[in-house]
Amino acid sequence: MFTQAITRKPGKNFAGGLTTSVSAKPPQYELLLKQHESYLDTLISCGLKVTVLDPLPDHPDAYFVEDTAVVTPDVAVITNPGADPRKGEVESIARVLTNFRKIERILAPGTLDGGDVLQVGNHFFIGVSQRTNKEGATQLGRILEQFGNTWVTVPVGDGLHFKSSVNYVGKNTLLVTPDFAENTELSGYHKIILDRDDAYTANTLLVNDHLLTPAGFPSVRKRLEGLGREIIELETSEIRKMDGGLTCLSIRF
Ligand code: CIR
Repeated sequence: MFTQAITRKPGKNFAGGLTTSVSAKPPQYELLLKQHESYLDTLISCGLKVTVLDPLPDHPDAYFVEDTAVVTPDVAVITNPGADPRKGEVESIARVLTNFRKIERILAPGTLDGGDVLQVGNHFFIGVSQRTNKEGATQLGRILEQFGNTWVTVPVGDGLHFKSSVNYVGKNTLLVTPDFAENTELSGYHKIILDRDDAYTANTLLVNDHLLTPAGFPSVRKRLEGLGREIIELETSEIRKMDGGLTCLSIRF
């Protein structure tokens, strides 16, 4: 059960963040704030105590806090984000997490983004991506195994992060994009394999007994309903324009 979430309010500078998305309409700050606030309300309604940090003026992507730390019941691992403009986000997160956990760090030349790390029980999938290199993944794995966890690396291929394409939705089930349907590291789990047009919804977030999923994908919702959890649809248009999704906006523990 998660009891805490660390989040950060998006700053007015948010449109200066990294993105590959080409959207007809530029991202809107007021709408982003509204979507972010609904996200915070939802986490609270799921029973979490939510810490909301202030924007970081020099770091427009800093509200994607997930990338800055991996937190387990035993330890908080502060990352070394793979994108240079995001490296300066970690110190303020480290300061907050010292209140909750013993701190470890990913050190250069290792790089790691939290968006590449998926925990299922005491097993961790660590995506090797544009942001997370083998060295960073191995450093994380070595820290996690000291606490009795197992881990495996998985090449991410095209997507930004591993969790852009694969997430755990409970009942031994992974929600995956077609590219991961046959991945041997993921065998042993039931799979919900998304259509390519619905690939964005792979970034669905399990919080205690609730599944937070992007609004506007009715056929995905139907399939998730089969898992017997409460489904909460959230608007994500502006978050998506900055290559983000629902997992990216919080660190849960
Ligand atoms: C970036 O490119 O780093 C941000 N604009 C989006 C980060 C999304 N984070 C995540 O998926 N965990």
